[in-house]
Amino acid sequence: MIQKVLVANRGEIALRVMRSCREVGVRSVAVFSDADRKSAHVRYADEAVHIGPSPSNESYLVIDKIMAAAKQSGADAIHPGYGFLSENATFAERCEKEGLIFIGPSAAAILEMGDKITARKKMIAAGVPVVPGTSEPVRDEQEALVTIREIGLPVMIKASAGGGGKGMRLVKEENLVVEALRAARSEAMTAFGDDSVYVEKYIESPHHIEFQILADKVGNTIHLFERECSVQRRHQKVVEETPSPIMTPEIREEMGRHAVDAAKAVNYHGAGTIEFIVDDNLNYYFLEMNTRLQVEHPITERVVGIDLVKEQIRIANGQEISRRQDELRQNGHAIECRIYAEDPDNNFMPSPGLLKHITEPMGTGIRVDGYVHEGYEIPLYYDPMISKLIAWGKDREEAIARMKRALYEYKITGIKTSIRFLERIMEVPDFVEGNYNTHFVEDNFDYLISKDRCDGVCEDLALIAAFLDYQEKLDKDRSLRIGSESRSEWRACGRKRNVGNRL
Ligand code: MV4
Repeated sequence: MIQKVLVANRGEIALRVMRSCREVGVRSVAVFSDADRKSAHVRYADEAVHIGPSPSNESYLVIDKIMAAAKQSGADAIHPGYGFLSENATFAERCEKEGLIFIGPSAAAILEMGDKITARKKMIAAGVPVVPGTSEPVRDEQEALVTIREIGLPVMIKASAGGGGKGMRLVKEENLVVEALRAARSEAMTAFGDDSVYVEKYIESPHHIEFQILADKVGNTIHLFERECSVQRRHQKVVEETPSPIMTPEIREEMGRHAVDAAKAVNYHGAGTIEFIVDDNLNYYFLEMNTRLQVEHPITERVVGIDLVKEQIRIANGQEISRRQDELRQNGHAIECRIYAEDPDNNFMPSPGLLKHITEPMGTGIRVDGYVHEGYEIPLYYDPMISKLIAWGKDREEAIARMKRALYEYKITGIKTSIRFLERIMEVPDFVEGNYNTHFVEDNFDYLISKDRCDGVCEDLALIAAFLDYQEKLDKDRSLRIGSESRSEWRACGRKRNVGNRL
């Protein structure tokens, strides 16, 4: 049985994984780069190992360093979180070979789902609907045109090694095929070192709906219903919710069965997500599988009542999933908003820097998965997401009202965040009515970023800013008058405790 887990990640997800470890009595080991020396995941873990300089390709992405840290700390398992090495088959294989349990699927399953052409073939064989298109790589314009004349324009040319929007080209006219092929291939070669591409019918204005699945190593595969992730901007998700406002019980059951079949087709074990695109007539098609725990997993946890990380640990131990399909129900409604350190008024530029003040929402139906605190400097090396705000309600209306209340309570100064942008989303009629698809953000962009309204929040922020400014002035005055040696006793104690820390 797993006694000690090395968490090969940082930020909110590292903390979130460690929290479940603590609840099940498993020790956790953090790894950290220079920039993360004082990060929350390092303080929370039972042990911590330094793995190098701040850039992730010199730390969190270096397999040898993670393996060495695992051995040095005596961990018997590695949880990769999301991003970084989480979908790296080489890493999963190294773990398998070196006797460490990889808390995730087999290297083989990662490889099969990572190659989109292979995945399409597997899905077709398993009877899972895929978007009409090629099932082999297309070699040239001629081959692409054969398919295009079968399925009709417009089409998408996609990189087999791609996913998440990279190496994709939309083609609306036959005479643009050559250039799109060339562009998709060259982008794929640069990004993935593999220029295989395939052709798919273009689905206009789709919904992005994904199914959470869990599979253990003793033959059980279940789904935990869907998440609707259509509120996204440039392939970056912004808001997710479950249940999907467009789903019917019949389609849900059907898609759930297909999601389970998709996972079984690659002998999957662990937590995973089957992504579908869904058109307005509720025709749905397998798009890709994410072979990891996802950012938005908490909304499923809230509505289904399962701790997905605990299930991952059970599965890694060779135990059964704790629940059966027929025991699972969707209870109420959950919405997640991703809070980014970005400036919506300035093309969503990352806004790293010193976080001066933070008041996080609390109370009934609210969960905040974060890692930042006052005085924390958000590093520029990593993803700018600083937290996830999850609101639950007995129904969608209550969940939205609670999310609006929580966003109102959420105050951050020192850096720019997406909080006000998210508040606007909660008021757009199409969102409130559940009437949106993947074009929602671009369709409502002017409303979402217009600067001519204050929404009552500017005022609060101005007050906080003024208060902080005033406090800072007082602090400066005091230190000028008294000098640093006469600081009060409790502050000195606090400093000593910090110095005496593990690090
Ligand atoms: C598509 C599509 C329409 N038709 N494929 C974007 C990311 C990658 N995972 C696949 N993507 C898409 N594939 C066909 N045949 C539209 C998208 C797409 C999209 C998909 C999911 C969520 C957001 C999206 C935003 C733009 C385009």
